[in-house]
Amino acid sequence: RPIGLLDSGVGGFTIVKKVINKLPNESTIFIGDSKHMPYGDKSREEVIELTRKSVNFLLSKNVKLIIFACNTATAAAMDIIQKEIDVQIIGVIQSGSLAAARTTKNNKVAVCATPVTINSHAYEKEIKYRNSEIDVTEVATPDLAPLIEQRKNFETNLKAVEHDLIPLKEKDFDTFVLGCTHYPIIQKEFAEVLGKNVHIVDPADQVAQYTFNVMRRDGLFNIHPSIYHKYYTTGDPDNFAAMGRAFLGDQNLVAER
Ligand code: DGN
Repeated sequence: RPIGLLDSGVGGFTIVKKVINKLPNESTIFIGDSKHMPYGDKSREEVIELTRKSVNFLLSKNVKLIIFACNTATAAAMDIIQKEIDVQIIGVIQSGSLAAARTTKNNKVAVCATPVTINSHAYEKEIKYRNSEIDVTEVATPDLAPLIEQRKNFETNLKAVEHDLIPLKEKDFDTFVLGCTHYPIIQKEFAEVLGKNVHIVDPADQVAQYTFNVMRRDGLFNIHPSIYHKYYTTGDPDNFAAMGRAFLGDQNLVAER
């Protein structure tokens, strides 16, 4: 049985990549709901409804585990949907928070994410749960995920990141969390704006490690000899696959609607 992953769009590829690296003997099925992206400025109820649809799609593919490869879905819908299904769900926020709490030396962390994620204060709560002395600054960056979905060039992305991080200008955080799974796709632009002294946390590494741990604990490792990776989107499959090929470096990657 495969591992299922969902996102509002192409952001989930950043988690897929790390999961495949960490668990090379596992099959994966990723669904990106690009037709309804962005999730970040919808109501919580709408995000729950859309996420539930992707979960049902993955369950119909007989997945053994579901990764919410989307911070917005994790913040808005994970607790509720976990109560409805038996298959275990893994979110990205707990992992991102753990990585941030372990990384910061000066106990100052900044997080950027979609408005739904920021308004839930899930990162602040999770980071402080691990270390209450850490000061967390949260910034909503609503325009970035849609921009990334359109696959713009470096200069355009850079300007958008520069503009959106203005509220962080005077803050002396040493650790910065990419609180939306789309953002690692433009990590270079973030690095340019933030400079060398800030450590950028991509929650995906910790998500892959945590997934590995859960699978070991629950005896879920694949014993079937053949493995596959499948990609589905509710949006334009060509655009979705092009992003997947670019980010995963897999020239044979195709996507289905
Ligand atoms: N990639 C999603 C996340 O991590 O929050 C959301 C992107 C979006 O829909 N705006």
